[in-house]
Amino acid sequence: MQARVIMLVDLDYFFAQCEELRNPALKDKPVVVGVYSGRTEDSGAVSTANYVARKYGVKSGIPLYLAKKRLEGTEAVFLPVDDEFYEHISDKIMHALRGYADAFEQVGIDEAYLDVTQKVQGSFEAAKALAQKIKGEVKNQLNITFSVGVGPNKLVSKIASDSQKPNGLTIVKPEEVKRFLSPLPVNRLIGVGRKTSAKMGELGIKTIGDLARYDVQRLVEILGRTLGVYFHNAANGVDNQLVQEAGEAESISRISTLKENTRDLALILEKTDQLIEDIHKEVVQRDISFRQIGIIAIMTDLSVRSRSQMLETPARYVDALRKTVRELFEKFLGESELEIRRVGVKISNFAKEEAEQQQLTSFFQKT
Ligand code: TTP
Ligand code: MG
Repeated sequence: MQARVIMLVDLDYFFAQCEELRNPALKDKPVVVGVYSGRTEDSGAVSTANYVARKYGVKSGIPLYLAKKRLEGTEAVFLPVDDEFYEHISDKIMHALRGYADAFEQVGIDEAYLDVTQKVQGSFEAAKALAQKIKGEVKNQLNITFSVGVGPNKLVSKIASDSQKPNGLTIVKPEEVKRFLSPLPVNRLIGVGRKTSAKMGELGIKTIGDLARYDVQRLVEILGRTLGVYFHNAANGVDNQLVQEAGEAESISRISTLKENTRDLALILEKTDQLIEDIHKEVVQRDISFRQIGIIAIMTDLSVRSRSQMLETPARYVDALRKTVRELFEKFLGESELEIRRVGVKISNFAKEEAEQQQLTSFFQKT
């Protein structure tokens, strides 16, 4: 199985860079973009600041009066946010970036994931060259800089992009993931906020490496199964989320008419078995796993009913599909009185199997 090559693009000091774009004279000065709450002249908070201002300790989230204080005696320029303008610029950049990717997913106004696996034929060297090319072209055409992280999945590419800014390019090959993540503080993982990080601190977990080595059973006991498993995987650099266009969560479904209208489970399952075979072929071909399984029933009065089940861990085999579809239909027949005319099966919530690393899911299937 080929390893994936995922890029995360994060636009540099975005709101402030947009301001520099329309007024290049700002470039060498500290630039602070803020939300003015209007109570007093200086009340409000900093949205972002350019890197000149950051040298003075000015950053997102601090009060404007404090930013003013820290920038006293400089030529600092303070500006109110202009969302409309930033969105206009963002749209242009995202449009350009989309063209370089096999799959594209924008996250917020200034970030996007690009799955470039096919484009670079799985080569991280080629990905580096591609990232440099994209940087050059976007700089030339739109005069905007950004930082890029390249890794075998979303999680690693995101952390990589944060490690060199602005205008950075950080490549983490699959075999480098552990060494790269290990020394970083746990709060660099998405989802480790102040509370979780404090809890982990009490357990002696300070770095991502500490977390990766921590007994997974205990982690599950302390944090619950979902979080425990998530953090264990994350700390080991394992993440199988697909890069996919927001709002276009994918599914595969098949629907077919029964030989006769019926409420007979055996007849229904005979039909759904065929649909499952068909769906499974596509699963194998696309090399994905799924977490959600659904059934569709079109009744004799042509009303459409559906039921679905979320699996605890991603599945990819016919057995899991058959079992869940059977359970769902058993339950459904108990709840409805009409005969069924057509039946369907649907899977969604896809994930890509990790190429190199052992998924923890297999651990749980064994226990
Ligand atoms: P970020 O990408 O977090 O920050 P940035 O682009 O300003 O700087 P960096 O070079 O570190 O990437 O956020 C993107 C934009 O979102 C940012 O330009 C302004 C806005 N924003 C806020 O309004 N408030 C905040 O607290 C943060 C973090 C960001
Ligand atoms: Mg940014």
